[in-house]
Amino acid sequence: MAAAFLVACGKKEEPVVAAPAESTPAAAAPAAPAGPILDDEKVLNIYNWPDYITENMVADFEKEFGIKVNYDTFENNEALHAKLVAGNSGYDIVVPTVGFSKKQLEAGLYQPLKKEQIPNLANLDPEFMTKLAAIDEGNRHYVPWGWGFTTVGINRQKVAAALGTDALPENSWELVFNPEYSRKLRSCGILFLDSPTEIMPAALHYIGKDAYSGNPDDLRAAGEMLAKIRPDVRLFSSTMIDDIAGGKGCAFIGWSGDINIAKDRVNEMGGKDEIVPLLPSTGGVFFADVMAIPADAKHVNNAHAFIDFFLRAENGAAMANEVNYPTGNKAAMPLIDEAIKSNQTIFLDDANMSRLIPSGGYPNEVSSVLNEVYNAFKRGR
Ligand code: N2P
Repeated sequence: MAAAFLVACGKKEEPVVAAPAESTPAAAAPAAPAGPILDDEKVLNIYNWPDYITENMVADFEKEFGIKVNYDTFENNEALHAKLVAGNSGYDIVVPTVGFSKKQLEAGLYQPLKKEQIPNLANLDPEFMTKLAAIDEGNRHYVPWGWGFTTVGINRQKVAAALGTDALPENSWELVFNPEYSRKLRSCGILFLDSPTEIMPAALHYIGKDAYSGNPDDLRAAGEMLAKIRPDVRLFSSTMIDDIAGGKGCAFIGWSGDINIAKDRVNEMGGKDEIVPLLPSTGGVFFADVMAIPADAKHVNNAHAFIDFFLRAENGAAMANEVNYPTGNKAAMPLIDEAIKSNQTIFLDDANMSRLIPSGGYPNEVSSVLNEVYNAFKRGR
C-alpha cells in the first residue's frame, strides 16, 4: 500500500516532517490511562458508509463499554459533506474519503485527536500513516477505516453472453465507457454508483485527463463522453451489493470490496454466475476512508474509545476477513485469512497497486461545473 496516496491536488508528496516524539503513534502508548475515559452520557453517534462494518463490531463495543451506539449510514461523500457543513450533525465519528475531505479539514470541521486516548494507534502501518500525513499533517485528525478502489465489476457469464465472446478488453473501463461495448451490455444492464466524485474521476481518467482535473473544459469533455453511453446505463445505484446480487445488471462501476461482497452473496445463494471485480490495465480509482471526529461532536471521549477499539488487531482483521476491505492495521495482518490476503482484488500486488489512480479532490472553483456535468449526464440532458 502506498503510492496511491499521492495527492492529486497540486500538493507534492512530502516526507512527513519528523513529528515530536510524544505525538507519534508508537510513543502514545505509555501515556495511556489505565481504563478508557468515557463521557457521562453513554452514547456514541456514528455516521458511516453502508456495508462497511463487521457484523458484531457495534454490539461488542456496546457490551464491553456500556455505550449505546447509534449507527447511521450515508450514500456518498456529497451527502456526508452537506450534513457536516450544515453543522450540528449530532455525529461523534464520521468516515469521509480522504481526498474528498481535504476541504472539510481546511474548513476546520474536524477536531484534533487526543492520541493518548488511542494507544492502539501503534497498530497502524507507519507507511500508510506517512501517506495519510500528506493530507492530514502530523496525522492529527484521521484514523484509517478502510481502503479499496472504484472499479468495473462484471457478471462474467452474462457479459460473455452479451458480448458474444469471452474476450474482455484489457482496459476494463471500456466496458462501461466505450459505446462499442456498452451498447452490447445494455440488454443485461449497466449499473453506476451515484456520485459525481465516484464517476467523474474514472471518466476523466478514461479520456486521458487528470482524474481530478480543475479545468472545466476537461470536465465538459468527460461529460461529452458520458452522454454517448448514457442510454446504456440502467441504474444509478446506492444499493450496489443488493442490486448486483439481485441480478439487476451485468457490468457495474462499484467499489472493490462491495463487488466482492456481492460475489460472496451470489455464491451463498447457490447462484452459478461469477461476479468479478476487474483490475483495469489503466488502473482503478484508489480511495481511503478515515474516521474523524466533527468539531462539534458531543461524545468525544466515547469516540476515542471506539476508535481505539476499532484499532485492535482482531477488529482490523475482521474488517478484511468479513467485509473485504483492508484497514491499514499492520498488527491485524497475521490474523487475516490467507484466501483474503492472496486475493488480488483486496490486497493488491505492487504492480496493480502502482497502477491505481491516486486519491484526490476537485478544487472548489469547479464544483458547480462538476455537478452540472454530472447531473446533465444523469438526466440524459
Ligand atoms: C461501502 C464501502 C465503500 C466506501 N461498502 C467507499 N468510499
